[in-house]
Amino acid sequence: MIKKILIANRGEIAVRILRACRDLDIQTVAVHSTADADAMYVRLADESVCIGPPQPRESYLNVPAVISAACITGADAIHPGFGFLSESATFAHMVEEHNLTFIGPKADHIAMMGDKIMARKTMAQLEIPVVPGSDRAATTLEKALLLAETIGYPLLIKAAGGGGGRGMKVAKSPADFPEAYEMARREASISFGNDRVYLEKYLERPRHIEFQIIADKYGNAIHLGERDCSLQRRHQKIWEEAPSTVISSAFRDEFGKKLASTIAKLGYVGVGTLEFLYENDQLFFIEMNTRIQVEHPITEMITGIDIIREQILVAGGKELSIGQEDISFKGHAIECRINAENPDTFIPSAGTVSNYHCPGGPGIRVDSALYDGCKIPPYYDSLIAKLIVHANDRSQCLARLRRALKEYVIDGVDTLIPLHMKLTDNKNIIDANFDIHFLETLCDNQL
Ligand code: MV4
Repeated sequence: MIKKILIANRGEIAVRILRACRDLDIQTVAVHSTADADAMYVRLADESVCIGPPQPRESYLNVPAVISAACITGADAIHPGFGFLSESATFAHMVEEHNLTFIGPKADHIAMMGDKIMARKTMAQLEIPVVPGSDRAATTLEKALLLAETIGYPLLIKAAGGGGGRGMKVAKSPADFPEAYEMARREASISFGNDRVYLEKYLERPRHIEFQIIADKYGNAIHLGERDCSLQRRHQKIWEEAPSTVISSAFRDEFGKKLASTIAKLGYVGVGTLEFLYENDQLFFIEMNTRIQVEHPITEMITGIDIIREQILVAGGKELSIGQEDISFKGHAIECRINAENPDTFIPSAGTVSNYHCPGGPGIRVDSALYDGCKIPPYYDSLIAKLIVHANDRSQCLARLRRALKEYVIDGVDTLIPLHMKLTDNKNIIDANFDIHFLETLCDNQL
């Protein structure tokens, strides 16, 4: 039984994890850098430990500091949240070596999915559709060119150690290939310390759809449906929806069950997200995330399940209390990421928040660590709040979202609120007619 959790994160996700702990009567320890001494999540926690200076390397990514803080405070588990150490297999392993519970999957599963070639191969072997591509690393230009001929152009060269869009190169034709290949390898080596690359057919106008799964130690696994995360810019999601308007309920049930049984076969324990590209009525696996994700609340809204609560319970060795038959999907949910950024240029904006007023009323949820007078330091991710809206259908959800965005006041820093207001009145958004390039094209045209 977990009695005390150290939260190895900051900001809104630290607050979200604290809330799940309170509901479970679990004690909490916050860790913070000197820049976050006055943060909301630090005040809300039962205990707190300063783990270093503002730079993430020296604080939130400082493994000895985080593990020492857990040992000193007598925590029995560490929740990594997202980002920072959440997908580090070596960190997960070290946490377990210190007789602490890592609230996440086993280190081996993190490492397996962290290697994007291995992840592809594993899913393909278990008969999950993957993007047509190579089943191994393309280790020499000669071999890569032969592989490329069998896959066809255009194609993408991706880094095995990459993910989230980093380290990809497009080759439109055989003439482009050698340069793209060498560049991809060189960049992969510099960015990830691993020059292994693989090839995939380039899908030109896909949607990005991901399925949420949860599994326990006893071989039970369930899916919580999908999220459409196509609205992104430079690989940063801005707006997410659940369910996707392109997935039928019969398809969701069948595909979701197949994913859940696949995850159970792998012996995976914890929450996870399987990412797919959707094109021509088909889903193709690209990557798996082995952490809780920023956009998990929209799934919580349409299923009524507290995903972080379940994540903590399964990590503590509990059997899943919900079966697939207990899960139903109600209405529609949208999450708008409120980043402290200029809504036209996306340049991050640090400063002190003033006139803070949070929206409320039917269907509105705000996950944030904001308060009037709080400081937004310049050292970290610019996500400062998530506005999550739920309603019986998508059009009512958009109406509530417009209402909530009008109520929301955050002065002192730039935010994406004005951008979200424009999006709620955009014809393509209203019609749910978009792919992964939509937002980038829209923003470029406005600049
Ligand atoms: C792709 C693709 C098209 N074809 N793979 C970028 C993030 C990483 N998770 C995978 N990514 C992509 N992989 C094939 N074979 C297009 C993207 C992509 C993308 C994917 C999801 C969400 C936003 C994206 C933005 C640009 C490119």
